[in-house]
Amino acid sequence: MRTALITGITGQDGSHLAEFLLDRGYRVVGMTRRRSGGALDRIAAIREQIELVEGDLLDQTALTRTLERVQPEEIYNLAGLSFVPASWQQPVATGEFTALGVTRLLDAMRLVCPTARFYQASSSEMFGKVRESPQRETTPFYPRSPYAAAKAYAHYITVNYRESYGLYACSGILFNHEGPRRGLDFVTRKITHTAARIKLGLEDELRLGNLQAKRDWGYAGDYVRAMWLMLQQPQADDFVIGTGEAHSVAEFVEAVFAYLDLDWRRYVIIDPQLVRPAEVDLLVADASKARRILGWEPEVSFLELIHLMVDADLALVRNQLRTPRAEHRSARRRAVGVA
Ligand code: G4F
Repeated sequence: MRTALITGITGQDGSHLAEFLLDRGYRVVGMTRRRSGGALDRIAAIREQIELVEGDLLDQTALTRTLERVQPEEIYNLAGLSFVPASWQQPVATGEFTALGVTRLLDAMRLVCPTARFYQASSSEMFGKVRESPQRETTPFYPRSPYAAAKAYAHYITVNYRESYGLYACSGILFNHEGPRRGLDFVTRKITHTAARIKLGLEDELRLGNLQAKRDWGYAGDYVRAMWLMLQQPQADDFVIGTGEAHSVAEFVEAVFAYLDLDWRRYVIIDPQLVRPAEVDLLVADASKARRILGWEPEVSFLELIHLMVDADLALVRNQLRTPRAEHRSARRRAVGVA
């Protein structure tokens, strides 16, 4: 039985990846920071099948002890802040977790389990103000947020540890990937969840920022398969993962409201406070290297993604309406984690 350690197991990707690895017979260990039980909702269904250990990307000693105890064969580093606007509020903390945290983990791996395989969650946000389209592994980075700058550092330190110490360390440059487990702050989930509430008469507006930004949106369940495939190759390498299709936020809104048989113009309000200090206008992947070497292709289309997210949010909101008042608040808190 192979052992996989996942940092960030309580997040959208961590929970999908844990399920994927359990299906393949792995011993799955999740590293979590000390915090309240509410944050474990996304992994509630598999809680008995996984182990959780406490660990912190800020604490070198704790990381070393965790690796000594777990002895993983595969390490998936999915931890860190993921909401881009928050990185302007906490630029230093973003650097500590998202950038230096990766050095700490890689260095602990180098000393404790140098034959393990390491996956770093890199991000298409690193391409930022894009130098070419579509973006591929060789496209230069131009980060546009503290988040993206920290991710670029983490990407390069992963490459550096591979080249300096011969570690099997890969970086997956993932474009936006979504689904019913996405947090409510991210634009796709904000749209599907608010639209479901509008449909059911609980809300009458949806406030958004820049509708013109274009993203390459895929389904998170497809993307964790790519992470695993990267760690099964004869040699460590870096891969761009995305669908190759770009859609604007406006197109996403239109498709969601059309599916619900609503006219989006009646509900959407542009709120300048939601516009970012520096925007990433267009991201679209050239994932041909992943297709060629990993045999990876996305299985869920743009419209299928929208439909599965809207269906899940309609079911969630209807369920909350049926939930007695006392339980309503905790159900709302669980909203981000319900599949
Ligand atoms: O959903 P978003 O917040 O995702 P963003 O910034 O693209 O980042 C996500 O994908 C990255 C991969 O490329 C990850 F690395 C990162 O961790 C995260 O998962 O925003 C998407 C777009 C932006 O252009 C934003 O300006 O939607 C635009 N937008 C317009 N109105 C909004 C809103 N975004 C949010 N979150 N909320 C709005 O009301």
